[in-house]
Amino acid sequence: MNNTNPIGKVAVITGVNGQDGSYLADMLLHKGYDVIGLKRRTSTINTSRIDHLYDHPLFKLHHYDLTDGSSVFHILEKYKPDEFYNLAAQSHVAVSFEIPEYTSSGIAEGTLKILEGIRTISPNTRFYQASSSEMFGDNTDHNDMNGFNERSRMLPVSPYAVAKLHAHHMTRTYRTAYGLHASSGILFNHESPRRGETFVTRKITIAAARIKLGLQDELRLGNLDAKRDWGYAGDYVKAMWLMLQQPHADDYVIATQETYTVREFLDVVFAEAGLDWKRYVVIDPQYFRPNEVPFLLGDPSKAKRLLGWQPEVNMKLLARLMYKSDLAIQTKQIPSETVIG
Ligand code: NAP
Ligand code: F7E
Repeated sequence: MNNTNPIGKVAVITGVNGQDGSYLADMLLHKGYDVIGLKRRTSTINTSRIDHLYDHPLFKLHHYDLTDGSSVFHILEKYKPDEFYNLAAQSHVAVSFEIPEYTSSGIAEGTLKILEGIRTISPNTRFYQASSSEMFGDNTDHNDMNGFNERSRMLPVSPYAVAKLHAHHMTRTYRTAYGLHASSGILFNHESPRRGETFVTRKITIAAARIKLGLQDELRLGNLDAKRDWGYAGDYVKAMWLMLQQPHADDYVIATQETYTVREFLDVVFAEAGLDWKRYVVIDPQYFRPNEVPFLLGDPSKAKRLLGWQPEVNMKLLARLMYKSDLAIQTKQIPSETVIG
């Protein structure tokens, strides 16, 4: 496609300006792919995570929306990509209770539009679907001692998770019915210095940094008892790519196999800051959800065995590196877009 493309491969990424999209774009460009990044139009510029890629000769940005099938069809016609990573979503679980129809149509029907486009326009394109551990839902009565795996029961408890389960099954259906190379990564929570500011980990690391600097004196949170299997986004995008390099498409759990409460995440971050979080955290009912996933622990044995993938960053290291990044941002009062780690 591009004369300067050293490996002759083209990848499309929806949601390229999101946390995962930006790490995946960095990685694929580094490997020599032409990367076609798709983003939706917004009234203010929100490309801070990918601004460093603008002048990259292998990177192109196009407008797209999950709810607009024509935009994805044009992209498939134009590029007939080797790989297509579907990362776009209204990805906030609590927000999905407030805007359930939009969340659902974007994730469920939006994914179907892409699969139909690939089937009819570019059937050799390999497809990655961003499935989620939220799909396991309230599954705690099941004794998956080593964590949830690809065969564990799925009982979603939010509009977001129900929509993700729809997209997950649709991906499998297009794989089995039409032979598409369509894989789902069932990714457990993954975070980074580029994590959106309203997810709990980043909310905590920003607040701790600001409290340390005297810029803030309280942190309002909801349920501190929820347990999550938190990994590092930079590790997880490697797994996405590995899935599309396999001879056959499949579904894989990607997780660290360690689980911690929100309270334990607070412990690590505030200890790093030399502060006692109990002096600053206020429990605020507005951050509780109508329904909650109480416990998540993933068993990534299949990905380890078949993809040779394993996480390199655990929760404690992750929490510290996110805090240090936010302390640097808040100390220098530099815009967060300058932090690309
Ligand atoms: P993120 O930071 O919230 O990024 C989501 C991206 O989707 C953003 O670029 C966003 O654009 C875009 N988007 C939202 N609605 C759209 C629409 N209608 N049309 C086109 N683009 C739209 O999410 P992430 O953490 O990178 O996660 C990537 C994917 O993995 C998501 O599908 C998420 O649901 C899934 N996932 C995430 C995790 C996790 O822990 N991070 C775990 C499992 C699965 P704007 O910037 O304009 O909003
Ligand atoms: O909440 C609790 C909250 O919003 C984690 C998304 O990437 O991972 C993410 O979904 C926990 C929950 O992530 C606050 O109730 C307490 O138990 O950071 P979160 P999430 O809901 O787990 C999955 C795998 C995805 O697929 C999603 O796209 O923290 N919590 N107090 C809070 N959460 C938030 N956001 N804000 C609080 O104040």
